[in-house]
Amino acid sequence: MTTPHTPRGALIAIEGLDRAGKSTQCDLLLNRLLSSGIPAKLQKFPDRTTPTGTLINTYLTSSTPLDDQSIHLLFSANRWEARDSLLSTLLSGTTILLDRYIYSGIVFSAAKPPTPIKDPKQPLSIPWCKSPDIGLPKPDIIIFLNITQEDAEKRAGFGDERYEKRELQEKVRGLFEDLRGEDSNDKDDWWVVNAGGTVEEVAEEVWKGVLEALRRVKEGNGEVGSI
Ligand code: 2DT
Ligand code: MG
Repeated sequence: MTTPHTPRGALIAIEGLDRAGKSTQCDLLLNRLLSSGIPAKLQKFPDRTTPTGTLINTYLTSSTPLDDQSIHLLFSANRWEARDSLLSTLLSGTTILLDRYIYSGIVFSAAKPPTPIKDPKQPLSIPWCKSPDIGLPKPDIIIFLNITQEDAEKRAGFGDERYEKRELQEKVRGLFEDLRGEDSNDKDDWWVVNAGGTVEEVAEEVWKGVLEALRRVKEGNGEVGSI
């Protein structure tokens, strides 16, 4: 007799620029999954509650300088710290919503201006930024909340954290586009939603992405992919 197996949970990354509505949509989505009887959890990155997260929080909320490569690796370490727990949660049948993941990690670091002494011409490249995350669990779908500059500006202003600056955000926007284009082997991974609508309209489009992820998991072999 075979033991009945629990189908694994789906790994769903929610990405987008600041003010695109990620956290609002993650909260709504978590409630919708739970009220549909689908076990689910939310995991935010950076997770500021862990030891690496404390360092990241200090970096984001102060002007203390820190080497660009070092902080990049810390953000990645913050995800590696969570890896075992992400995998065991998924394998126990619980779906995980990621509020930001490696994609924010890549584009925010690559968006930084080159540092004159170390890298006079080249800011951190996308392949370099991606490399420390190789081996982490791969999302079944990346739901990208796409907001135009115009719509973003209608929303409440930035806070005063280190990356909440218009110029950097503009670079991040372009790099997210490059990343979506570059992932040509994995085009299906990206589910782009127009995030300029009402909260309810956006939630409906996000939900379609979630159903697609759940369908992929159901048709898959039960294993969690790797980056
Ligand atoms: P929140 O505002 O969502 O807390 O993010 N970031 C995020 C990185 O630079 N690298 C990463 O790997 C991740 C996950 C995006 C705080 C800032 O941290 C940036 C905004
Ligand atoms: Mg923020």
